[in-house]
Amino acid sequence: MSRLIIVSNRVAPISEGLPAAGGLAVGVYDALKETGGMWFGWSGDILTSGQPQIKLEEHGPVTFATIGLLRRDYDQYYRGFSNATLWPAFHYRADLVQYDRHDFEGYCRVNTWLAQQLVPLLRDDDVIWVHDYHLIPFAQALRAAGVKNRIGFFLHIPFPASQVLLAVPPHRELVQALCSFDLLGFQTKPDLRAFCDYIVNEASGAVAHQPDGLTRIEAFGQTLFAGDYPIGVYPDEVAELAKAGERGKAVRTLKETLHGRKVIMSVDRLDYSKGLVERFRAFERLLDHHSTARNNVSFVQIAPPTRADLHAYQDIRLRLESESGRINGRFAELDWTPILYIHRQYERAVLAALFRASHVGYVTPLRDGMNLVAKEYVSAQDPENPGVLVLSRFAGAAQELTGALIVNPLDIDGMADALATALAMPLAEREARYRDMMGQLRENNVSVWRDRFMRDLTQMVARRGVALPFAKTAHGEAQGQQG
Ligand code: ADQ
Repeated sequence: MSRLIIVSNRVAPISEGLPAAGGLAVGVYDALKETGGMWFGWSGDILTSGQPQIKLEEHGPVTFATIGLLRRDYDQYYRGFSNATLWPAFHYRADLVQYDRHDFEGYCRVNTWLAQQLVPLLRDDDVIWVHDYHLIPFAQALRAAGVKNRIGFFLHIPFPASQVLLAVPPHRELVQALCSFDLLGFQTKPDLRAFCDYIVNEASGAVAHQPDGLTRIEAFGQTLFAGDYPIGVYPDEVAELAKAGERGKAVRTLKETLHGRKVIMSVDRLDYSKGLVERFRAFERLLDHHSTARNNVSFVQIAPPTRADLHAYQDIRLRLESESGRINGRFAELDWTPILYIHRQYERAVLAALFRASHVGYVTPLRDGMNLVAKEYVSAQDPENPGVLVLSRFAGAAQELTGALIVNPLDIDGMADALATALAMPLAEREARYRDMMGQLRENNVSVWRDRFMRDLTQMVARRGVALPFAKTAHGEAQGQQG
């Protein structure tokens, strides 16, 4: 069996041989344990001088290969082009895009350097799976170094519509670089469609949708395949964690604090893409329009800071502090705080237990690749008395979790109405919606996601050899037959 090589910006922290984080990290780590292989990426260290050296750590059949970044590389590759240019653009926030040509050069330089560090560790039949927007030029750099292995790429964040992507000055170089991979994975069909639209209308390429669900792409002199692979969770494990924490300290404290009031729960990284300000305002609208909610419902928002050294993140933090202060000032009573805004990280088990103890999961990003919190919220519910998920139509998860109350996060009244509906929903309807979503989550858990991607990537060599007749349709899309 071929070895699997995972490449991601950060390698999940290893504690006693297990990555500490959830979802993706656990799913990927499981695959590595099965096939044996390596996880390669940045260690999280920033060096002010010297030459970073790869550190290799063996944990059973898995090797963790990590390397530090020089301060200038961190500033240009990670803080600059990845997070000040690509992140806002790919989340449809062209207004927040900051572009510096030197940062883009740094981004490409670091990708090339990282690829060169990996090359001596590779074997001929390794299968390489690269993750996320930090590493778009990685396959191009490996190919330039003579690597012939199969290389796949999964984008965890949305792929934007062409007109938004055009706001990123080197958009063409980015899409050309993506075409050096053998297989591209997107979270949802709309992301895949946006990519195909760019290929046909901006890159004069051709796309052909195949009966097996994959899309064959010809552009920039390359042939590759693309598909949608919605990432999942392990719903039954989340459910067990949640149940185990039911009588734990966090849930006891929450219940004592709220004295039997209903709880609306949100958990996010503090990020402008998560729609937090709109969410706070919709909760305020609920209190304005539904007087029964006053002193009967509290909204708990857990949002630890991330990327706090970027201006846009300082800005969202200040706006939220001001909004929660203002809304609490308007409505709070001596025995009731409407919004509990908590600015710290909690362990997965604690979050799962809090999800189970709450009545509404309130997940309303302005854009999100998938949003695993939505899937974890549903998984954590008590089947006998489940809470209701209120979910943004712009989260990738909304394509699957149709049992949620789907909202537009820009429609403040609509979100307030959905919260009121969720709080009043009868048990039978809550159960039916929960069963529907739990079935979907079990069917597409994180192993299914990983296995589908790996199966398609390992079959690439056979597929690539077969040429397809391409014929453009009236919509500019090419139709092809099965290869
Ligand atoms: P993220 O933007 O980090 O991930 P999300 O999918 O919501 O967003 O969360 C990933 C994990 O982090 C989840 O397991 C969640 O429980 C955990 N998490 C989030 N907020 C937390 C908090 N306050 N405290 C502790 N843990 C927290 C990116 C993309 C997403 C995509 C994922 C996976 O932006 O769209 O779903 O990758 O592909």
